[in-house]
Amino acid sequence: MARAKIALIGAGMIGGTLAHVAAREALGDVILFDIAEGTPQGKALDIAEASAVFGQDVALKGANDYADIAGADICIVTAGVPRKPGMSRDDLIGINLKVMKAVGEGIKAHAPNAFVICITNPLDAMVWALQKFSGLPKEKVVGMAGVLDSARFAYFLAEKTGVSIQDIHAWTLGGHGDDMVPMVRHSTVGGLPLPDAVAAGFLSQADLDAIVERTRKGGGEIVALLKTGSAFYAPAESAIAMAKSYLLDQKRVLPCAVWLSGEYGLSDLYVGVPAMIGASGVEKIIEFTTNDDEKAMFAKSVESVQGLIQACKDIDGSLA
Ligand code: A3D
Repeated sequence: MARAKIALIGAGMIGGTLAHVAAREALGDVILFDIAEGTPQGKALDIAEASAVFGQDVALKGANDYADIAGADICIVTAGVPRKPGMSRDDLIGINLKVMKAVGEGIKAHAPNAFVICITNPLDAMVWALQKFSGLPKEKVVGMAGVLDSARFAYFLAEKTGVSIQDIHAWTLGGHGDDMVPMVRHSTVGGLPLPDAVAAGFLSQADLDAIVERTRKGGGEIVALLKTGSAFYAPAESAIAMAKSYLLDQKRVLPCAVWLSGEYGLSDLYVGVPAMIGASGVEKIIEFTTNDDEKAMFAKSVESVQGLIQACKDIDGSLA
């Protein structure tokens, strides 16, 4: 059977890391695409040379022409600009919306059967725009944010409680902004929902409140440290988990930005909720039960996403 073809649109910090991880895990042959000449070719050659050391039979190629992504099974999109200290994700909308138009048209023309994972920020609005520009089926276009936000939540819980990261399951829903919704009642430490973990003395309520706040601002914490860009290792790992679930038909339930049509009482937008990813793309959306507080936090986060979608429509009339 032929190896899967993985197209990475954007060969920057996340794109390069994606290529490295995909090659090491032998997920398929990799095309690294970018508008910058030399960057995708250089990174592809560097990783291809490394394959002699890590010992996987995969082909890597850098490209500046969309024709090279032809027939891709999966496209992971990081093209655009990341934020710098002092910027919010929303400040990127003007530049990155234009990039999504070019990328959407390229995917539509050359890889219309691909499963598409968008990472470019502001995430929920960019994945919405990418689906519109590409015209691909909505169950084949998803956004990566929830896996990363939940990973941060889980890591902070593991660090505080001393429990293995493998025995912590954390969920963060809503939009990928500072008003995202860490789901305290649905997240578990050693099987205990977090309120029970507090009662059992794994961490204090003040610790938990601080972790929720740190999770919400987790992206900004890295931007402030790096100064030149945003996180890339954890975002790349998160998108690889989604890509693997599709390519290997694992049917994992992962928090992803997916198109909602009635679920959670919402329609016509992308926002982060638990979704089952398999060979058909988004195969099922899981609806968590929510209490009044969670509903209010989710509604606030959704309102931010709706504002960003409206901003996209105001910038590009073809989206209205
Ligand atoms: P960076 O290292 O700057 O890479 C972006 C790449 O996109 C560069 O190599 C550019 O040359 C390329 N590019 C720009 N315009 C185009 C175009 N029209 N077509 C093709 N390539 C183009 O950024 P990065 O890899 O650190 O981040 C990429 C994106 O991911 C940014 O928008 C970040 O804000 C976003 N991001 C999202 C998350 C989420 O959790 C959603 C996390 C971290 C970063």
